[in-house]
Amino acid sequence: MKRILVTGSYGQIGTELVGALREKYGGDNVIATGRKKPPQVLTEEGPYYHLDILDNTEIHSLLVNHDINIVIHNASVLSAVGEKNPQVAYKTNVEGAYNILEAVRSLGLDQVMIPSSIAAFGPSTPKDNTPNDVIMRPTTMYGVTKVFIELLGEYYTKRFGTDFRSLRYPGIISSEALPGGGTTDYAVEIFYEALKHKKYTCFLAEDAELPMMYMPDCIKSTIDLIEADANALVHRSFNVTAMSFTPAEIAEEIKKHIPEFEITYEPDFRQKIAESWPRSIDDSAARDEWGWNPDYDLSAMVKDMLEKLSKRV
Ligand code: AKB
Repeated sequence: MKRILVTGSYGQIGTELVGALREKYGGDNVIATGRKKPPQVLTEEGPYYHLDILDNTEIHSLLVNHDINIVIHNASVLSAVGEKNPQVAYKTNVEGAYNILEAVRSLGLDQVMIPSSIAAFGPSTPKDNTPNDVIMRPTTMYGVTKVFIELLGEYYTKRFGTDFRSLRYPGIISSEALPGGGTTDYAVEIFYEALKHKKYTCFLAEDAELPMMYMPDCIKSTIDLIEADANALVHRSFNVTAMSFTPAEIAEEIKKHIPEFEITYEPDFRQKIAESWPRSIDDSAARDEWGWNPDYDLSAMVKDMLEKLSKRV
């Protein structure tokens, strides 16, 4: 039986991932954790506990007391906030991941999943159809911490037999929780502004193409990788993607549903971050090794987002 502890549970991905995991593995088998007061939805369908990932005593006692065998470590500082406060990003991302990996190793747990990101790539990485195994020299603190996490996790797998797995998430578009402090956040904000004000000022340039994925595919990829047969895995860190688009292209797609919608561009410091990342990525390793296959392209995602958000906004 899987007993899963999730860190960063009330973040953009955590909020929906915890619900999906509870549906699949049972409410009581999925322990949601975080540092702040949780949203009600997380406490209704299963247990929630306070957890500071820099506090090793708290980590160990939660893992032991709740008989956890899998940890999904989502708590992380993202790219844009990381550039504003690199020291906090370093501490949270690097020390947090180390604490989790050490706890999983020393307690002999079955598996640990720590997300990576397209931010692990840098300006010298080929930008189109970026391969899984390629030069990675990121120029953001967030990216540097993600490369560290991939390498440390893979080291733990080789050195100690820890079952570490990681997905290099692209920008994630979600209808429930808002993203917090990333470069790809515009692709969520744009929907709220389109529905509320019929216009949006984008902080990236109109041609800033980036790999993206809709939340149902993000959840699917995460659960599929957790479930994947360890013997079939050649890699431990995987590119995953579902689509790539520019701000101009998503605006065009939104206009098909809201013809009055207008977009303007005022690129800020996040444009430089976006320019250092791939425009599209090759996820054939994920497809070959554990059958990854996304469901949503740009038009299906935009239609679904507008349907869901228009009920609430
Ligand atoms: C960010 O923009 O920082 C994140 C990411 C791509 O990892 N959404």
